[in-house]
Amino acid sequence: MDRKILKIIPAVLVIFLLTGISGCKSDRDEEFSFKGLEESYTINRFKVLNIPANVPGKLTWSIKDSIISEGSELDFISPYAKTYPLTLKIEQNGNVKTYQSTIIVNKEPGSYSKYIASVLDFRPAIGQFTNEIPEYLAGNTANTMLQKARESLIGSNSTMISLGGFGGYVVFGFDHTIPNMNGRDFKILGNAFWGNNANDPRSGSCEPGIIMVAYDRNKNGKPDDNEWYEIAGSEYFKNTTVKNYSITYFKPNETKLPVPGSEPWQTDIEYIKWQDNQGNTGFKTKNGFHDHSYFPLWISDASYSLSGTRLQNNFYDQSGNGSYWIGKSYDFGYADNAPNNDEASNIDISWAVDKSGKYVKLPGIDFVKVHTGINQEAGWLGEVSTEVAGAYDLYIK
Ligand SMILES: [Ca+2]
Ligand SMILES: [Ca+2]
Ligand SMILES: [Ca+2]
Repeated sequence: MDRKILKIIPAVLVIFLLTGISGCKSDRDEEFSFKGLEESYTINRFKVLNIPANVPGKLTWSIKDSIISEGSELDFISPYAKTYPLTLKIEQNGNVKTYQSTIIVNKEPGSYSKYIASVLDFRPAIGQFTNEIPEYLAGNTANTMLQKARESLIGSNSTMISLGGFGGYVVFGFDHTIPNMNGRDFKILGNAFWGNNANDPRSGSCEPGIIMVAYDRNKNGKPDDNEWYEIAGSEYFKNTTVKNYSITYFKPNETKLPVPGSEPWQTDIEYIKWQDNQGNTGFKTKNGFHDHSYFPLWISDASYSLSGTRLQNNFYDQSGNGSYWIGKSYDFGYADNAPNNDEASNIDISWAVDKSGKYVKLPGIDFVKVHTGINQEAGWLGEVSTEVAGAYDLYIK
């Protein structure tokens, strides 16, 4: 062996030992900076209890035998008034320290509504039910229409609003945080139903809407931009799904000469011009069943744009002659995509992903946004449009 190498080895060893020692020292300092858990914590139902540990190493938070978090801090929420035994295990450099505590969850004073408590925004796309559900009256503004959406959606006697074609949306909130427990946490009501004569099982009037959720992390009562996450439904990771799709609708001249199509119901096949960010453009058709304007009349701009995740078209002509169109229900994770009594109308907050498609762990959610996820006209049925008819927390009985 070369003598030079032999001389180098002890020098390398010394450096390694020095860095090793200094590394240990800093870790130990930070370990000691953790003062341990309180003897107990008290929180009301549906409120998030935050316990920071913020120490290096592998952290494991457990209630009895089940691990509830491996994060540097714990966000704990429960819909049940009960006492939970909490264990925090910290592993550092092969050393394990275990801390015990108790979380006491009390029944809140007063009572929460399980239903929608607020509607923050409503902007439908163009559609045959736009200006009808809810109804536009001359002179109504965006604010008037928002107020009408509130009257429709808030509380237990909610009724339907239509979001129109792709991108039309509504944003609503609850008077408490809906907790993210094991399994599905909340339901969105729509008007989907199975087709009596549909050949495919689980198909009919299914008009899937993309669901976004927000956890009010900074507790300012608002869904801030960085608090939104998309519910990754069954189609999210497929290459047939288009992320960041955007469409622009141009205000039609309602007095222009209509261009009738070959079908008797096609009143004007050049009714509303649209253009998307994928290089496509075309016209939305006005049909003979809806004579009013399909463009939201309270929007005075010459055009407006809507964007978000777009799903593959789900409607097809089962009859082959245009008489019977049918929409296939997607498996899970969408609004107005399955009947209200079907499990597919229930949503698990654990399906939420960030903008890069990575699952996020939310303790719960305070706000929901739904937008129509399909850009398709299904023959005489008209555009596929998501309807929202209410929503509720599955944990409040
Ligand atoms: Ca859940
Ligand atoms: Ca907020
Ligand atoms: Ca519908």
